[in-house]
Amino acid sequence: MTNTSLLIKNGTVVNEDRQSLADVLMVDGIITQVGTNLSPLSNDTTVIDATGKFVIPGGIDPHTHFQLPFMGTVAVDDFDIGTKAAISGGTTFVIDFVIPLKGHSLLEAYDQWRGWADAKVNHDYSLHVAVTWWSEQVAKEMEILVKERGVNSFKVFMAYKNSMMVTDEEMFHIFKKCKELGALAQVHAENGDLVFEGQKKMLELGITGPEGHEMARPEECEAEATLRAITIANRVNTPLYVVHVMSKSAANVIVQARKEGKRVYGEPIAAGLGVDGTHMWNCDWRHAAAFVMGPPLRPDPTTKGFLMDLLASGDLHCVGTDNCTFCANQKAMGKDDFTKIPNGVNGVEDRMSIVWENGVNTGKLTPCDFVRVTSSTAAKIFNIYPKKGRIEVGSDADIVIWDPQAEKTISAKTHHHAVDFNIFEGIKVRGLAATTIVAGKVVWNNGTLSTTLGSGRFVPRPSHGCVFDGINKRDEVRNELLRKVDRQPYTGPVFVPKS
Ligand code: URQ
Ligand code: ZN
Ligand code: ZN
Repeated sequence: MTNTSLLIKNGTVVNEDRQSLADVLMVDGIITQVGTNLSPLSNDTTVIDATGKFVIPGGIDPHTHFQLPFMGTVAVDDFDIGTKAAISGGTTFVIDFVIPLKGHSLLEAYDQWRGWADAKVNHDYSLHVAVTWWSEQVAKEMEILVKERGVNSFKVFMAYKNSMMVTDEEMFHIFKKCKELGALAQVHAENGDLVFEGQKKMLELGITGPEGHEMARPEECEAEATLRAITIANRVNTPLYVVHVMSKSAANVIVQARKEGKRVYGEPIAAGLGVDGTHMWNCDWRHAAAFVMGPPLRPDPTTKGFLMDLLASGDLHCVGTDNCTFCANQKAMGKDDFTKIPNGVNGVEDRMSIVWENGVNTGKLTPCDFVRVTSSTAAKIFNIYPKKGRIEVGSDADIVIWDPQAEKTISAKTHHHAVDFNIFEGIKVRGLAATTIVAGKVVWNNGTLSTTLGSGRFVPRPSHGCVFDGINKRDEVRNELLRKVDRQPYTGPVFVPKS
């Protein structure tokens, strides 16, 4: 069987740590050479000229919900359309979420998600697993998922009272199990009890529109839960990954915790970096409802610049999307009561351009930073680096030829999502994926997709990744500080309560 080979010439190769003019040769889906003046492997080698363009590792989106059954419906971007949209924007790997119903088997849910995804994905993927309840069975299934199914990350929800929400006690035990297994604990950090009470108050006041969504759960509900989750993880001494950091106050909690030496990572999402929550006050109900997600986009218009600054400084780490999309008719399930609007927004197609436009084109991020926050850090945190997230010999040939001068105006009329609304509608971005290569094959070029349904593979993620480096030593040091005092026994009178 002849080798499939592809050579990218004259581009600027950008990894998170350095960039340089170099050619890249890949054979049968693996990078085999990176250097200057490379020659084709044979006459059959496809050669692409990348003069004036960047050659970057394919984007990694660590947070998607393709075809998620949620709030009485199912997200419309499925694993086919979602991964096509990803490819068109320069993302070549996503980590989606298995979300078992409370009381249901995690393993059975995992198998169900594998069945959905394996049949449809157009690029490689992996799966986090949500832990929506706690029992000996859950503990056992978490162990099987880590040791036999390639899962190294588990998410708990502190919101969604009466459905996916767990208690602090349950979170403590789940985090302890994560530590024992060398699996990263992730959290959706909102105070679910306060959200529940806030929603009741809004409805009592007759506020049923999307504007009630954010007013029911202001940033302090996110910040308080973020601190609580960080505290519980720190008491367990296990690393914590805070998904969809949506506010300045929650971000500041993470910054402060990191200054105190706590092992915590923060994930802003494309929506929070590109738009804000003022849209939920739009007079057009459909427009306003499109921006409803949890935690909410914040009405403070300075939030997106603040979050981008923290990506630049390294206090926030990698950009997800939380892509979980619902069409107008689905969002309209909440037309008379915002608490019934299915929560979720798009992002997986536009993530990379939104970060480039708001990060690189503003001078906040260098091209190396761009690779760091859209690809390599997620690969490191979830322990698949440098297989993914880097252009070097031996890495997977998931590569994007990035055109920093190409422009487009984002629109639902032209996007590849299944959803009928785009939260970035009308935003002009400069910096696009000109060519996307997956497993050494061109799957996107000059606006045309050429994907193969189901060609992507599930990528198992080993436990005990770099996020656990030094954790055991921390235990040793902490335990040395816990010393009992040798003292003479108390011999005075003792109160006896009346029975
Ligand atoms: O909470 C999540 O991350 C899932 C259910 C998607 N929906 C959302 O609004 N974020
Ligand atoms: Zn969430
Ligand atoms: Zn999510």
